Amino acid sequence: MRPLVMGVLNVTPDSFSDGGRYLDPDRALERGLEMVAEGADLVDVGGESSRPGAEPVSEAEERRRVVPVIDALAPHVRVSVDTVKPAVAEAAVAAGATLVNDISASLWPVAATNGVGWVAMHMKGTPASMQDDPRYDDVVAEVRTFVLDRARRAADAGVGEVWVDPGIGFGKTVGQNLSLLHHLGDLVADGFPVLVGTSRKSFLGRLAPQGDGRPAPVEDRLAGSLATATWAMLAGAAMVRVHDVAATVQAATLVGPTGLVGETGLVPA
Ligand code: HH2
Repeated sequence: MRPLVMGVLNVTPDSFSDGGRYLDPDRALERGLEMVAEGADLVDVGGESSRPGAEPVSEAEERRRVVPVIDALAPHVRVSVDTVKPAVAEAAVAAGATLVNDISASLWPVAATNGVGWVAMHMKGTPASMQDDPRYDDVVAEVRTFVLDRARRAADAGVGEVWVDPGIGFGKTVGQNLSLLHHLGDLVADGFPVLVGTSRKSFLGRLAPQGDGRPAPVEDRLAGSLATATWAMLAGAAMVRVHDVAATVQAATLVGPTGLVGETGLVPA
């Protein structure tokens, strides 16, 4: 089977890439179904932006944003909910979500109680301050130790499907993001399925600037997004979280068992 592709659907006014586009539930459903047609294996519905400095959203407002969209999408595709609030996760599961995508890595009890899957992502600090000079002695070791600890706790609590995610861009410099991608194979070797989200993130714009030397803007990061998603999949990531579903599904198919990995065993060290 090829690596899975999780499509991003932010029902928010302020997400860094698609903010404001899908705040209307009908538009959100339309985009969700479009991603299904493009081959998305899951659609990740979020009602609160986690971009650096984002404003927090109340529980009631977040629930109001995500529940109708999940309810409408769940008959068509597997849905995950991108939240850090237990009550929002509960409401999302009741509406049909079967995976809790949790950037705070704290909601495994909700997943255990409800019999759904869970993603443990690493973040240093909170979205408000995470990009203020993040420092690590050894970013790869620290991230790996953290997510493995959380993943084991979740498994011990009875969560049957546990994913780990290094949290690219969440309290990391450009160099730290690159280290994590470079050593992704170590995380894969630890045994839990790995999810990676690099899609359209700012480090891509800074690594591959425009002709005038300024960072590539968010709408001009497709090539970097695909390059890093492909890198992650070749290193063994079992799922990538992306905005550009059709292009990524094509890359995932190429990487998968009938493509690069299957034919040549080509996997980076
Ligand atoms: N990245 C974002 C949000 N949720 N979840 C996981 N598991 N991994 C990620 O890398 C990840 C995530 C940030 O992207 P986006 O949802 O597009 O933006 P925003 O947080 O501004 O809504």
